[in-house]
Amino acid sequence: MRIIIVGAGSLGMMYGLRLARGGTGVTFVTRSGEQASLLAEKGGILVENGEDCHVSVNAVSMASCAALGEEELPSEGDWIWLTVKQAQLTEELLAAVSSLCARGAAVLCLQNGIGHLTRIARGLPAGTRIVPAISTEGALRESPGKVRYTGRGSLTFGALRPDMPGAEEEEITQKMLVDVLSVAGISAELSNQMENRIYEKLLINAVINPLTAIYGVKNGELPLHPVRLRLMSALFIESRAILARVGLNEDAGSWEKVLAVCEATAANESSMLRDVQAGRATEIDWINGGIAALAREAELPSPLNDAVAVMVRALH
Ligand code: KPL
Repeated sequence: MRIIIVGAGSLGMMYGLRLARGGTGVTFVTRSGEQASLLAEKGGILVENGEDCHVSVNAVSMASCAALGEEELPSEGDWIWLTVKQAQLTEELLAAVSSLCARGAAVLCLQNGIGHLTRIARGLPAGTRIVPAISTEGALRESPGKVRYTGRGSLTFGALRPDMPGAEEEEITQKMLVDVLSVAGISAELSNQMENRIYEKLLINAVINPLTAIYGVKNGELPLHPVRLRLMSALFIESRAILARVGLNEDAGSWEKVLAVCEATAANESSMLRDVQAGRATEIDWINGGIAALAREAELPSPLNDAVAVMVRALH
């Protein structure tokens, strides 16, 4: 099985280097030609438990994807992992990924928020197998060639509509990926409740990400101040009510889970805070903006989601 990792940011590098270290054939597709040359010539460095591990990988730039020969393209049984953030899911990127999909590889989508699956499906050739995924692993890219693995978590993926024809055969390919991941020491599980898992992660991101970005604090510091805790709780209650209306299971997405994520990732900066600090576009439109859009469709109020979305947009 070959894995093409599109996007060599923190998540993409962390998974790609761990997979390659475990013996899987990994090719990175990067936005910049410099990063592709660096990774192809020198390999990448994975920092785990304070130790640097040098890993050899293949890498090409997005611009050179279309020029790949037929035999270089991933085929049925291989995977393309889309690890870029929502803001980078541009037409140009999807066109490059389309050229990789010609021989039937499945596409694993690792974005935060909602709305991306529809955009990806529209941008890729009809019939491409699109598999949503949720990651709770922590990673920090320290330079274009180096990533730090900052927190153990797991990867959950599976068909969005497990009752669709063909889902059983697809599950075989998915189980093979779980096996490959396990050989690389990556904890992964299949779920037939991906919509619920996506909403659950959305709820966690909707509370932690905008408030850490606005207050400029690490995840663990967020609940430590009474005013921040009250805001977290109010944003949680509003978001949970909206998500429950559109399909979040009753027993999913608890307040305790939000606090547990803050604790488990205490030393980490949220991805939104990191984006704001780096002057990059954030995922606010697909996290709190996404919840606000669901609220409008369900004719529910979303004043707090609207407010944090306006504030975060003002930060970049
Ligand atoms: O997913 C995250 C993110 O930063 O985007 C959390 C769970 C908040 C961990 O940092």
